[in-house]
Amino acid sequence: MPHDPIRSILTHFRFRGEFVSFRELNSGNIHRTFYLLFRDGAREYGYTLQRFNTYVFPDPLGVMRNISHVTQHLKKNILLHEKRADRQVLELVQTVSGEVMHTDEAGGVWRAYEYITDAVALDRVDSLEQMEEVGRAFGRFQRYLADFPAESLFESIPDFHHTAKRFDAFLRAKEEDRAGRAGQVREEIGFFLERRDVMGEIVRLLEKKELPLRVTHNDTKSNNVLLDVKTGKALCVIDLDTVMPGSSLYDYGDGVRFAASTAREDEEDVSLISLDMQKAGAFTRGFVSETAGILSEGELLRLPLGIKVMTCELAMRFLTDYLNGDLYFKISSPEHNLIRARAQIALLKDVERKEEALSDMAARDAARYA
Ligand code: GN1
Ligand code: MG
Repeated sequence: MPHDPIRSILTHFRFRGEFVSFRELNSGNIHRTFYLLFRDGAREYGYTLQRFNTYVFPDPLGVMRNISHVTQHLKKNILLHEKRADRQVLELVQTVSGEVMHTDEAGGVWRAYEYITDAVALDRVDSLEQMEEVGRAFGRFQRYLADFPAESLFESIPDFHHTAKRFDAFLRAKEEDRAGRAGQVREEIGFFLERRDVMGEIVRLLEKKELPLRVTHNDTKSNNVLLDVKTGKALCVIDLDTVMPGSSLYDYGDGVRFAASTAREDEEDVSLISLDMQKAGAFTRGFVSETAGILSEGELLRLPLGIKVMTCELAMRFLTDYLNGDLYFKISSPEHNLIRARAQIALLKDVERKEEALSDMAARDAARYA
């Protein structure tokens, strides 16, 4: 890197030991993330440093307050039920002035966490055991936050999973056609126009109180779970930026969408993309066993709707960003957002084909866990 972007930031946080090295981690579609190594004699200390994407999160302090409250609550409940909480919850590193974040001269906003050692985040989940652990991690997250006052949370991205409003944003992007790309994606546009109704379903059920409002993670990709490299067990849920009030269907649905897909989110060969039912089943086992006694029968029966709506929503978000000229998601090629949208469309088509099997699975779980 020609200009070292982080050295001047280091002195603002309460890191232990002497700085040794850093490297940028290319994970996530939103923030810039760095791994830092410090040393004090023979002891090594690792940290994760992140520079906020303030286009996506215009109020970082609100986000950080949420994270601070939620991690404290998680820690309290983990200690209560599991005696030890180390490596099981994110720990913020304070700034030297005792704040949760640092703003540099250029207005860049930074935060740091203790690095969790001997853990792995999976971009791709290969085994059913791992799938179950990932489902378990998000189920446990839901369980330990079931007694957290959802209404006290700041809405870090207003209407984040309000799929009906996302649809309106998509229509606007199509009308404005800022990047002059609408003509080239007529088929994809038509795909979403045909699915307008289903996309509003979870929002309608929440409004009618047929689904309860819960504290949800809202970005439940498998790489937002850390697994212990030695035992393979789920340790910790990370990336808490979008923790907000929401529906359990969001967390379940997005988790299955990502981890049970047979291909990457940006796979170009759509013939490779389908929903692996065994993996979906394993994720579900982990998720519903951890939330036993918490999720209602109505939620359990409707879990498959979560997969459908979350897949459709993300597909539409990618296409919307493509139409807007790639303002939101980090891209690595001009067509990246279109490729992503097409991949999610292919996945959704397969989810729709497997709807009956997914409903049968949900009915069995509802009978067992409600
Ligand atoms: C973004 O940054 P990352 O990878 O955790 C996005 C999610 C999408 C996801 C798709 C704040 O998450 O909503 O599902 O990309 N996060 C935000 O990969 O928009
Ligand atoms: Mg995220």
